Amino acid sequence: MPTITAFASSPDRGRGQARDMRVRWALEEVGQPYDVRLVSFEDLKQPPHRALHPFGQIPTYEDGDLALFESGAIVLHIAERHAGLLPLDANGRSRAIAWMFAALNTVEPPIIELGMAMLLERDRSWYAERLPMLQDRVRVRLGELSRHLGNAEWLDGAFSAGDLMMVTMLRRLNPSGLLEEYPDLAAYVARGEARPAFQQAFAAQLAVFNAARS
Ligand code: GTB
Repeated sequence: MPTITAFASSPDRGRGQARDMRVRWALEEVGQPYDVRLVSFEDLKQPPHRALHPFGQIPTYEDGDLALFESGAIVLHIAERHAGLLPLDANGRSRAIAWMFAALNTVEPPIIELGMAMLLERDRSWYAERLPMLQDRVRVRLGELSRHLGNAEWLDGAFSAGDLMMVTMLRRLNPSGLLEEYPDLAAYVARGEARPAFQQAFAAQLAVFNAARS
């Protein structure tokens, strides 16, 4: 049974925004049970955890003699070894993987930059001027994504690891209100969140947060 790491006390307060959520979701989608080792912020920077993750972060993934870090690499590993998250035909698989990379490399960066500014820069003199610029950079990607999605249910045929990654990225926009400007993308995220595997993963990470509070 694989073991992943997650925050013992997540700063997202159980909202499923930390990156263990996408790994949990992938494991639930393919029906693979897993263990979770909870780590504190202090643990992350200690040698035992750094041996698993050079950057001292969550999530990690251990299975037998394999140890992995980076949520994208972990989700791809799960998707490649189990049925259900990648199409069977080679071209479809490559396109689904391209969507994983697009989520990580093209869509996530402006979303993270906006989120970090909203979290850490509110009291800075430049915040009011910088915020609309960051919001517009996110809107560019949302507009492009919305045009691609059109009336489709998922990004490229059946639900895939590409959708799983994209939905988790778009969920990071929840506090910004930007997703509501794109009702088709909001509905796309809602479709992802309605999947039983998402619900199970969400409940599992929320249970950790609730246990830490009590
Ligand atoms: N590229 C890596 C991956 O995809 O796996 C990034 C991993 C990463 O950023 N991990 C974060 C971490 O361990 C947790 S998820 N941070 C501790 C550190 O760097 O010392 C990022 C995150 C944190 C908090 C919220 N939140 O509060 O809403 C959301 C997401």
